[in-house]
Amino acid sequence: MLINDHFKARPTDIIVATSPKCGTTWLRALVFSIINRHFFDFNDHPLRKLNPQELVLLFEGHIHKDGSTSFLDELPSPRLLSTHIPYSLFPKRMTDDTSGCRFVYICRDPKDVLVSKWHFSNKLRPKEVPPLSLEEAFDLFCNGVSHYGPFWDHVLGYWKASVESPKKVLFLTYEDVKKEPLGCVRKVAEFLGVPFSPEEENKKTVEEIVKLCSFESLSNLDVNRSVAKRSERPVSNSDFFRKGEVGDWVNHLSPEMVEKMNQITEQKLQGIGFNFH
Ligand code: PAP
Repeated sequence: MLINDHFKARPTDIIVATSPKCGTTWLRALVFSIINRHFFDFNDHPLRKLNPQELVLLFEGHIHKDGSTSFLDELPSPRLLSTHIPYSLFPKRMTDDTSGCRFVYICRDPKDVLVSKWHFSNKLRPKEVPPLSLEEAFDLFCNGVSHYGPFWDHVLGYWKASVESPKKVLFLTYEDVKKEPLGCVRKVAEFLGVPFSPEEENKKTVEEIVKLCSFESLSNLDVNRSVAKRSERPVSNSDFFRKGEVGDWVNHLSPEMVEKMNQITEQKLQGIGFNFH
């Protein structure tokens, strides 16, 4: 409602979209590095001093209850923003093929998302609140009780949009970016209309971006090791870096949980042409 009534979209807007814990931090860093690669030296890069959340702001965090979007209105073009909002909740003037603004979406195997969320929510937990058990977190997740709505609906919304409007929505998976980071970075750059030139390929710019944004690199920077919490939020930068692996669910979920989660995924994504394998 607030977005629909108040947000003034621009044709140059780029939105990094994710369901929480699917690779937001990583994709923010990658897209920021891709589109700003001509402005910064990789050895003295903003990502070395600032957490990706400070460089790519959360869209919905800057739309105020009274509808004020003044902060977003003042950002220079092209604006790079991040969101967890489901695709269906964006107004038509943003999702319309003619609107120009683009969405880069990343999703992740729900079993890893659940495990990541569970660890994260226990870090967020105030001392007086008892820890959330994995079993409770599992039931909530499977029942669709997630921030920003059920995980599978989130994926479905962006997947369908990427099929219907491939120039507007690019759909990536965490697993693919892990497996083929160079190819995925090239794909994002092409999608955003800023493909790598032969000179850049020679200079190994794609490799530099992948290296700078890797879990190993980002998680070891002082800014991202910081455990300091700012007054307005109960989390620290370091809370966004845990293991950064594919398949950590094997260390947490019982065979029954795996079976149930896989069944839900099969059923929800049946026949759409995409699955997490
Ligand atoms: P958010 O949606 O709340 O902003 P998000 O960044 O999507 O969080 O999720 C954090 C996960 O991404 C963590 O996964 P894990 O719990 O399974 O370890 C975190 O480790 C991982 N992550 C953060 N940065 C990177 C990166 N550069 N490369 C790969 N994974 C990363």
